[in-house]
Order: sequence, then C-alpha cells, then structure tokens
Amino acid sequence: MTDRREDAKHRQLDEVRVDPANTELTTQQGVRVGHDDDSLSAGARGPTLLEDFHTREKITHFDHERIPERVVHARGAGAYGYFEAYDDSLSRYTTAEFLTSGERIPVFVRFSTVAGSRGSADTVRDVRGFATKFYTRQGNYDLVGNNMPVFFIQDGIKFPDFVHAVKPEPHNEIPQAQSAHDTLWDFVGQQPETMHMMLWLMSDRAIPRSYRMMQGFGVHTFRLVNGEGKGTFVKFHWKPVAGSHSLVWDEAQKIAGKDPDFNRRDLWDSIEAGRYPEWELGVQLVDESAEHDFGYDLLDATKIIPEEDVPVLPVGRLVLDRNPENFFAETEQIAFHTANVVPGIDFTNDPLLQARNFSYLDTQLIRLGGPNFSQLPVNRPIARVATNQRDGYGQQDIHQGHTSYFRNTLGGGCPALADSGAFHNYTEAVSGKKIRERSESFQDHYSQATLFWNSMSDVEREHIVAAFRFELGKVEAHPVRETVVGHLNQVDHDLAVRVAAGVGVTEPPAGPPNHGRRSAALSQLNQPNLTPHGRKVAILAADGVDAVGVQRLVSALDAAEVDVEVLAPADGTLRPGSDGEPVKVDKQLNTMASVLYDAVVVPCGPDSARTLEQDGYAVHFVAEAYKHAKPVAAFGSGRDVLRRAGVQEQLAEGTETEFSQGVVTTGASAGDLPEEFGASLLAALADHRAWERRTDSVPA
Ligand code: HDD
Repeated sequence: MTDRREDAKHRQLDEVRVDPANTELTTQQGVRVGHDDDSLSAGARGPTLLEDFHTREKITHFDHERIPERVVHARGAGAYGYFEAYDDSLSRYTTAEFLTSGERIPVFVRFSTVAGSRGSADTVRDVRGFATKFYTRQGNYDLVGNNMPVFFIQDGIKFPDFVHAVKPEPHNEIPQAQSAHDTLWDFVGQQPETMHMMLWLMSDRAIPRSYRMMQGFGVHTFRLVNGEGKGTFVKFHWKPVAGSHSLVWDEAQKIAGKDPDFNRRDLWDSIEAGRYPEWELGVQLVDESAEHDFGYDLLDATKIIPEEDVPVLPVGRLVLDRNPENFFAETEQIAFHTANVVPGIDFTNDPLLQARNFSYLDTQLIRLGGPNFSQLPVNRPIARVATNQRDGYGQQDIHQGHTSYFRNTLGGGCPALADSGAFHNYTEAVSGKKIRERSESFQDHYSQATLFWNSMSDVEREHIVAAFRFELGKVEAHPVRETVVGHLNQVDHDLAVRVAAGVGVTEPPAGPPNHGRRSAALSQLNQPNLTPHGRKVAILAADGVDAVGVQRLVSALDAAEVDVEVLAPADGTLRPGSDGEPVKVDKQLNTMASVLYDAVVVPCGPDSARTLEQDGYAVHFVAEAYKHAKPVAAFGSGRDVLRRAGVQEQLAEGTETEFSQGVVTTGASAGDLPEEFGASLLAALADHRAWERRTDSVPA
C-alpha cells in the first residue's frame, strides 16, 4: 500500500490543513469568542446592535459561501491518487517525464456529469467527465477527458449552442439533468455531426455502474513531442481494471431517487474500504506522415481511430487511493484547463480543442473569482512557480523585491529564462486563407455512427433503440422526431425503423447501404478478464435465518473482495435458525433497494423465508434485481422467496448447485452449503448481468 501522506502534493497540502481538534472558537481575526448563540442586542428583547462584529462577520461570510457552479460538469466527485508509467518506452516520442520516468506522480481526478446542476442525481443519462490533474515535476498537466471517445460537435463555436440546447429549457428550467426534451433533439436534428456521439449517449455508456467501471478518453488527437522536436499524434485512453459496466435504464432512473449520490458514494466508499479504483493508461500513436491515411480527419473530435486500426499501447497505471478532506476546498475548487500542458505534450489544430484552450481559463476567472486561482492549494503545482504576474483578488504569495518585469537588471535578472526543460511550442507550418469554413474532411457525419451501431451486441442495440424511443418519446414537437429518425436512417435503416415504430414516425424508405464495418473494442460485452472485485451483494434475511450458511457465504465473498450487506425488515441482530451466532443486520431493508446492489441472495431458514415471502418490499427487491438481469441466488428455503418473486428459471431441487442465466440456487444449507454455490455467484457477478435472461413480462 502507498504511504499516502508521502508524496510531494500531500506534503504541500499538509501546510494548509486545518484541524479543529483542541481549538477554541475565534473570529476571523483570531479574537476568542465566548458566546455564539445570541446576537448582541439592546436589552434581552431589544434590537440587534450594529457593533456586533461577530454576528455580522459570521452572517457576511455565510452570505458569500457559494461560488458559481461550473457552467457544465457542475456535479462531480473527485479523489487523489497516483500515476506511474510502466517503463520509458514513450521516451522516443515525448519529453514528458511523467509518461516515462516510472516515478509515482500525484494526481487528482474529478468525475462528473455534464448537464445537471451541482445537486442533481448521479445516474442520469449523460456523458461523464474524467478529468485528471497530474502534479508533475515539470508543472501541472491536465487531461480533461470524458467517458466517451468522441464529442457532439466539431468546432468550439457550437459549444454554447449545444449546452443551451441540452440544459433545462430557459422558460421554465425543466427538465433537470435530462437530455430527453425538445431543445436538445432540435439541435441534434439541425447538427448531424452530433450523430456519432448521440449513438454513444443513447448506449449504456451513458449510465455507468460506477466511475470505477468506466473508460476514459482524451477525445482529441493531441501531439507528443520528443527532444528533437519531432511530433507524433496521440490519443489517450483510460481502461478500468474493474471492467467497463453499466446500469440498465429503469435501474438508473430509480437510483436517481433512491440514492442520488450513487456514483459519488461508490467512489468514496471504495477508497475508504481500501479497494482502490484503478485504470490503465493507453496511447494510440500515429506518425505525422500518416495524418491523411484514415479516410476521416484526425482533427475531427467526432471520430475515433478504431483500436483494430491503431492498437492501444499500455503505458502506465492510475490508482485513486485517497478521498479529499473537504469537498469545497478540493473537489469544487479544482480548476482544470486543457492548455495546462508540460514539455513533450502539445496541441493539434482540432477546432474544438482550440476553443477549449480559451474557455477553461476564462471560466475559472468567474467561477473562482480572479486570476490567482492557481494558488488555491488543490491547484498549486508541486513544480516551483516563479512569474512576474502580481496582485489580483486573493493573492496568497508575498512577492519580494521591487522588480516584476522581464527583462530586469535590478532584480538580478530573475526570474531568469530556463536553461533547460523549458516548454517549446511545437513548430508547425501553417498556411491558408483567413476563413470561416468547415473543412471538407469534416463532412462525413454518419459512417462512424454506423460503425458503432454495427459493433454492438443484440442486447446493446436493444438498449440503444429503447433509449432513442424514450428520449424522442418525450419530445413534444413531432417534426423534430421525424428529422432525427431521418438522420438515424443515414446511420442504419434497421435502427431508424425500430426507433420510428416506437415514436409514431412513419417508417422511412431504405437509406444508404450500411458499410458493414465493425470494431469489436466498442462493445462493452467484449471485455477480457472480468472480475467480481468491488461489487456489492445484498443478503435478505429475517429472524430464523441460517446463520452458518450466511457466514460461509460471506467469507467466500469477502475473500473475493466483494462487499456484502445483510438487509432485514428491522435493524439490530437476527436470531439464528439453529446453530451459529446471531447475525448482525447492516441495513434496514426499507432504507435500501435492489438497484443499489449488484446481486441479491436469499439464505435458508424456514422462518426467515416465510417472513420475507410476506414482505412485499423483500419480494419486490428480488423481482427487481431479477428484472434488471442481476445475479439472484438462494439456498435452502430461500428458494421460496425467489419463486414468490416470479423467478422463472428452474431452481435446484437437490443439494447440487444450479446456475442458469445468472440464477444460482441449491437445496443445501448451513455447513453443507457447497463451495460451488459461492463460486457460481462470483462468476455471475463477474459477468455483471445475465443479458440472455428475458424479463420483459416481469413487473418491478
Ligand atoms: Fe469541457 C468543463 C470535458 C468540450 C468548456 N469539460 C469540463 C469538464 C470536463 C470536460 C471533464 C469538467 C472538469 C472538472 O471536473 O472541473 N469538454 C470536455 C471534453 C470536451 C469538452 C472531453 C470535448 C472533447 N468544453 C468543451 C468545449 C468547451 C468546453 C468545446 C468550450 C468551448 N468545459 C468547458 C468549460 C468547463 C468545462 C466551460 C466548465 C467548468 C470548467 O470548464 O472548469 O470551460
């Protein structure tokens, strides 16, 4: 395990940490306060006095506690950790030391949704931000990416239009954190470059099970630059060690009510439990000589480079191992900026990236109140900072000397120009007319949307069709629905027909032929090394439960780093059915819901099972988990609860383990509970969901 305090960033943060332990209350001026319940008044029932500086200061500070939320990505959660490169293999391509040194580089990562306000729910259908600040010795490097590899638009000038369209509509500020409304789809209909991204947004990628279980992408083509000044195009990828997994839509909507902090809590809890989220950084490298070999433009952020065409080379790993101590100071005040680069990394002429390089610095000025936000503890580089920039709101440094200009002699010429290690802009030849025009090479808006659609499994396609039907079904302006179906017809005729049938749009005539190409890496169901680690299982129980069986199962799950919680109709402890110790209840059943777990188990114990069979909440819990294609398991009399919940699979009759379509059962119990039962449950958890299960007719 890392010594979490022992990195340069944390040593720096230690200097500003404020511990209230063993302190006495004071004013901001350090004057001790002996009374904090009543304001100063003229007589016990008289008016409050202006001279009450303590009350005024307290209220004034409170009045100013809020800062503007981020104009997009307002809702987020973050954590510290480290990045380490596996080796120096990238040193041929870049002088960025953090990518080649193998040293542990402190990082802060902030995950976010895009459209919702700060207090909105985590599990809405949306893109997720994946922004990483690397505190490197060469300065801060920010990789401000998303969990989808493409973007809605090609040129940053359209960003305000896109955001205005997706945000709540301006007349009534409805709907919150939803893309299912008229203005977004009107925009999409008018801007077909959105099509590829809309396929991603309607896919399961838009409802990740956990931040720990989503991929990240730098999106743009960036440039690595080596010591000779030679550039190589690069795309950055984060691959989660826990696999890339998603919720189902009904579940995501319910979680938004049952636990709006679902993804935030999951990140926090897993770090507190020492189950550190981890990703592998990969790069796709393209030699500059191959810039025009792809049939699409590398500068177009609505395009991917399929992994089958250019492999993703693993270069290092990211581990998040420490929660922030204060949400506002750290997660809210962190300021990312695409232009925060270090020597060895540079931009391309991607017009989306160019606009971002303006926007991020600009937005921090209003959000964080002035030009000194990079001095905020979470933003401070660990690299030494020496500028001639001075003053401004919230200046924290006491600059000494009387020169703050370059070139000077009176200050000994300092700060002096760097002898070595300076950032040198990549030298690129540029020519052409000054012109407002979208390049011809940016005009293909459909073929990669088709590639994405072709690459999906049947169940992923079903989810995409259902998502389009849901979203367009909420659009009141029918002509907008028709326009969008028209674009879908350019992507794939079958897709358009299936969507049209659900949203009252006439079936379009056959569209252009589908090119038939696929990229296996795009499907979430094509993943190697699936693992149950870090999943969460609910055990439903009541008095009379088979305590020995529960204990055996919990040990097996625990050994596989799976979290288990015992849920019962009431808090406290449960009387064991026969042998064993009383079972501690972790949560009261009605404070939780199946949607907050990855699987459910109903143990043996005739009394326990009878109680649960009569408890509509428990039966619904099982039925709902079953409907959402989650692993559902029971042993002994626990199988009665599964039957009551409408589980349709054949349940085990004898003491063997039956494992079919994510349903794991055995008639055995207590000390006889077979190891295979736990092992099958773990295998089902690793599979994430039993997509082959047909549950359309199951109510839940
Ligand atoms: Fe952006 C925030 C990711 C296009 C303007 N963006 C923001 C965040 C992420 C992204 C992850 C949250 C950072 C944090 O956690 O604080 N944005 C992207 C990606 C894009 C993208 C992957 C396309 C490839 N963004 C984009 C464009 C513009 C912006 C084209 C403007 C022209 N984005 C902003 C912003 C935000 C922001 C207004 C809001 C808060 C902030 O920057 O700090 O400047």
